[in-house]
Amino acid sequence: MLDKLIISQLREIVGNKNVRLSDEDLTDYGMDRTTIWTADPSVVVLPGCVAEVQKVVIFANEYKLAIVPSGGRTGLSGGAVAKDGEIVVAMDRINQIFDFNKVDCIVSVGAGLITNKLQEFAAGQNLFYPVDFASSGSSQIGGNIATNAGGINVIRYGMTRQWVAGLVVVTGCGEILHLNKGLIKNNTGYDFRHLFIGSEGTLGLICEATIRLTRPKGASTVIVLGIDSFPIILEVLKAFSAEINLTAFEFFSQVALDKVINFQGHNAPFKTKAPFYALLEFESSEGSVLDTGLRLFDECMDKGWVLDGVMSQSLRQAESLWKLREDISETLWQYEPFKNDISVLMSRMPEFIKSVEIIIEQKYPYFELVWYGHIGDGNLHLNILKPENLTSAQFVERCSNFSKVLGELIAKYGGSVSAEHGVGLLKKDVLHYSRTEAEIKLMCEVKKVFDPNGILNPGKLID
Ligand code: 2HG
Ligand code: ZN
Repeated sequence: MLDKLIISQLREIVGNKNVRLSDEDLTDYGMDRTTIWTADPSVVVLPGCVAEVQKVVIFANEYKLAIVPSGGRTGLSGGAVAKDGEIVVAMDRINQIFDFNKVDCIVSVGAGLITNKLQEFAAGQNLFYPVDFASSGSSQIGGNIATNAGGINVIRYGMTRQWVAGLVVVTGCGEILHLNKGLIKNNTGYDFRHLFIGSEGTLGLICEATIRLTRPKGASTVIVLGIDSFPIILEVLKAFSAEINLTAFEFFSQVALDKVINFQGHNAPFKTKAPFYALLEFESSEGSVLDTGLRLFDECMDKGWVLDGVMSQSLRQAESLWKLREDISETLWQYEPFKNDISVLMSRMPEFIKSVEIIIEQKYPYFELVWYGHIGDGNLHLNILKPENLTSAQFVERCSNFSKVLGELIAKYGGSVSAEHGVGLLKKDVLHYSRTEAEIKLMCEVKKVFDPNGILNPGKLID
């Protein structure tokens, strides 16, 4: 518990009602989507502008108090967990749309703006903000930037990084930086904007962002295909992407589909069961693309690659097919999943998956594996479900053992231990499988430059 003087000084900075101390607020703001740690911040403050954020940071430096920056807390790596008496600085009130520039197609927003509000704003201007994922109704732009969020449109539109044209940040020293200011071309030395993107709140607090928007996506068609083996999914991907600009290429296993259907009450895409399903999406407003899609669909069937398939005939059908994929993560929470967010080169995926399955078969036969993910960009979400006969503690222990084995395999394949969810607390111990000692040391040095007192999100990403 912080002493009364500190609380009253924080109240002076952000206003009485924007300092929260109730148990409910402390628990709520101290957690993200992970369930491993217990929230225990000292206080939650909600600044209303960049200047207030700066004052809080300067104040925290003076008293050497740790800060956990907080967005929508939809993260899956413990990056926004406050478990050690920290001050949570939540961006909820800095959620305005400040300025829209039609000529440059950029919009300046507060870090606390909810992702789907930005998507709606863009649509209202007949434009498009393409970063999208299941939690876009509660995640905030600042958090998306701090974790370089990915999602379902990455193969066509890239990650969050690609859409950030400028940032206003308060560094760990309390300096305000206006980075890049919306420019497309700006070769003036180190681009600190990109350093802050994906820095997980360890270098500074992202307060405002200038986001680039693009042309709206045309009407889309979704195809779901039942496929017998994983290598064939890649053949299907190759065939489609050789002729069509896909906006998404996702996959999930029968195990994932069964659980989504049971839990959410969705309908199966078709009667035939298959070990794997691929979900593809492409813009089909031009008639010829649809014809090509249909032809490729038939060719995949003729080649025997596909056991069964369905092509959406309406927006509604496309949306319900997407739900089969998007609702997997939410569905799996009831099984105490151990989540892995891996990437390897697409060409190496079949071999990689096979190696993981052999290891599981030999050493952890009691693990239930659920594979799904964004296969078109090499990102696999491997969720392992807790077997009923293991206690939570036993399961965590075996998973942490498995993590090392998996980490070694990822290193062997030159992959990443965190493709899109970030490192946070969850993946810190396995970071070294993807980044060398020299790189991690440099990260620590960089942190010292921006946050010399180590007050920003301590213990996340690096020590
Ligand atoms: C998704 O792609 C999300 O559905 C969540 O990134 C993945 O919960 C997961 O493991
Ligand atoms: Zn994902």
